[in-house]
Amino acid sequence: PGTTTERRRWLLFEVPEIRFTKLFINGCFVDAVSGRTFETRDPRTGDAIASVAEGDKEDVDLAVKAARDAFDHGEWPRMSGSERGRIITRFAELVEKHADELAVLESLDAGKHPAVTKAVDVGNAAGSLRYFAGAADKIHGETLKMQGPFQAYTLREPLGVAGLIIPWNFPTTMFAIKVAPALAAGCTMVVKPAEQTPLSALYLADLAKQAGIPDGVINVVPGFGPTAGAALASHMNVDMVSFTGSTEVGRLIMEASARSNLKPVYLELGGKSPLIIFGDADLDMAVELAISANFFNKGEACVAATRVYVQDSIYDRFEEKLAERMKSWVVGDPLTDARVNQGPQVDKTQYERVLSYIDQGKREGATLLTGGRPCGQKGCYIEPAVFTNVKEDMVIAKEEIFGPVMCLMKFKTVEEAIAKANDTRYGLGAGVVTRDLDVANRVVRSVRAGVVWLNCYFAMDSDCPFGGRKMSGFGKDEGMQALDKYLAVKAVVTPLRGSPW
Ligand code: TXE
Repeated sequence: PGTTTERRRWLLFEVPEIRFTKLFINGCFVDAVSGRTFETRDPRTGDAIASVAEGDKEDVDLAVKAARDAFDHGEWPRMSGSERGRIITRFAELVEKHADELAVLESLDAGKHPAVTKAVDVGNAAGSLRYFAGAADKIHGETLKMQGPFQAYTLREPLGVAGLIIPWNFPTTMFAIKVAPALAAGCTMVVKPAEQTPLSALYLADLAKQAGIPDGVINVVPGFGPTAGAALASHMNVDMVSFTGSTEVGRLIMEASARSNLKPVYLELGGKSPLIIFGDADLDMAVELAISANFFNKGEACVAATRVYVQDSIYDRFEEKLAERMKSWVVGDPLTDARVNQGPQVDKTQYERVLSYIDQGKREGATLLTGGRPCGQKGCYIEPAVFTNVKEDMVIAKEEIFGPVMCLMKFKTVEEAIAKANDTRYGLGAGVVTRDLDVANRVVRSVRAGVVWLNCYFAMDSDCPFGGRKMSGFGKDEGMQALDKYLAVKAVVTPLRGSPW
């Protein structure tokens, strides 16, 4: 059911048959209790790719029960860390082996570039699984000598059933950076992929089973946010939630926790990240950085540096070079044309949302230096927009647009750049371009953000903690800190009799 008949070669990639469209509960692919399905669409054409089972509260209940049983009675949380690590490594190997299929599936579902998706999204996913596989047998407590005749030690125990709610912009990576540390910790889990992009999570669930991850440890329930997502966030038997998505929904997740069982929640939310380019920067490099920091993945990136501040001494030359460079930027179908830099926005809703922000920018008095128009005969394509004459209080400079829209602004001094960079309710990423070490250090230490890139942007690694501050959320994905979200620390106290030491 719901398979594509299209089998066609694109460079080295073959469009795979779509095999997994049902909910994955307790190791089996099953229909939704209601029998309902929804269509996931190809943003290049708007056509349906597949009908996917639509999970709702009853399905979430079943998935949580499977995860609960696997946690309370199953082998996964009780197995040695090294054994868990071996199985997670096998999962990583299978992801690498099926990288082409995953990349094409993701590109069909989300309008991505398959070669980039293979290298970045699938590469990061496998990297994250390997990293946390290595961490699984290094989860240790501490030993403490207390005041008085007592000693204590701490156990770092798996927290229980994790609810993992993920978005559509990097679905494979998001799946892995939440599932991998949860697995390493010994948790069991229910994943709710985004309704726009359910296919890769189901494909990954099958690979997890092939790798030997026991039934019930990973469950995947595709469905919509207000139904399946909300049921997971407010479930009394879910012990924590890790969420990536919009700030608005992040707020709902916290409310759901407060109203249910006070489960800890971790939120990776929106951003409006600044990129500060100083007058001593290599101009060509700075232009390339601004372009990739804004238009990579069609601007659908939470850390996109959508506020670009350029020092007045180089502003005019920067603007000129940027306009020139954008002439060779190709928007089009990433599955059939290897020259394409930018594919379609993920769906019609996002496409219209981005276009309405572009209209708003024009109405507010900003100037379009390049792009900003819909393009293509069909599908969700937008020419990347660069706005100049942007004032800090304009909506386009304040709100997350999540599309290919860059705001170019000017500054004079270091103090001004820092103040402008921090003048936002978000705090996810930031970029600084300068050759002056003192300026670099000063800005890096003054900018309130979860990650600061100095003379680069977007470089990420499984070992590098990722997550924001302020209204960009809290808690880290990636890095050893991510593991802590899935562990509970238990202090065990025993008397210390007769020992002077
Ligand atoms: O996000 P949602 P949307 C931002 C970005 C984008 C905007 C809207 O600005 O334009 O959000 O995108 C699930 N309870 N980001 O509407 O709704 C939903 O099903 C529980 C930034 O797609 O937040 C999906 O699985 N879950 C971002 C996930 O939340 C709910 C990535 C994200 O969807 C829910 C995506 C509810 N009540 C969007 N409502 C980033 N930080 O990278 C929805 N969901």
